[in-house]
Amino acid sequence: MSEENEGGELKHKLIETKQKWARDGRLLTGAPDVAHAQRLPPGQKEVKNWPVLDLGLQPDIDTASWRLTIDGLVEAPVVLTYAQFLALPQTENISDIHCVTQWSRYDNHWKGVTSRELIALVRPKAEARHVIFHSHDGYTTNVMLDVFGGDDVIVAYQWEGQPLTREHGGPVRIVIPRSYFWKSAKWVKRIEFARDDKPGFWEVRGYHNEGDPWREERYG
Ligand SMILES: Nc1nc2c(c(=O)[nH]1)N[C@H]1C(S)=C(S)[C@@H](COP(=O)(O)O)O[C@H]1N2
Ligand SMILES: [Mo]
Repeated sequence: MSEENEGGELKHKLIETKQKWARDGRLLTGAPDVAHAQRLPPGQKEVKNWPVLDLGLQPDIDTASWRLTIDGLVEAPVVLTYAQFLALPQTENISDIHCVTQWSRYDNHWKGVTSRELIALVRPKAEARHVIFHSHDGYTTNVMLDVFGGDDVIVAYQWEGQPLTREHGGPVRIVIPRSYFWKSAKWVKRIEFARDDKPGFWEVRGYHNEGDPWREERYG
């Protein structure tokens, strides 16, 4: 296949993704979300670079020893090796990053496994309403199960066609575009489903529990 065809195929996939978003009404979700008509959430500035934010620690995890535990209130808990993770159906999508420190980065092209795929794999019990991410640097963060199950949420191992770098959370990180980026755990090692909420690292330090950029839920 020529490079031109490959490029064409990729573009086609990306267009399909955007069309799906349009069909799902991603940009037309009702009154509280009219801000979506403008791409930049309130108080944000667009950047072209990709800043790195961490706790001063960037764990070095090789794919051979990497494991992802998905457990808690689920019917079928799993511990996935990297090979098993890659054997799950793969998805590519494009989304914007909105960091609470007021930078936004448009059109990030991710590849990985959708949250919906993982949810279908482990089957959360009816009482499960919250999801807590645990990372190799000791970081944790929490979201509602329906937020984790959003149609653009991806557990990613590639960005712009390249392996996710260590500084950005490689080998594998969470990407939840419709929340501030602190909810997108880097170096994720465990996805825990729970009945009760467990505020994470920043949530217990004054950040908002939900963190919706369109409602400017930064603190409190
Ligand atoms: N494990 C872990 N995940 C994390 C963080 C962290 O310190 N540790 N920082 C969060 C914050 S505040 C942001 S803004 C993004 C930054 O991701 P980036 O460095 O790839 O831009 O990761 C989030 N996920
Ligand atoms: Mo952040």
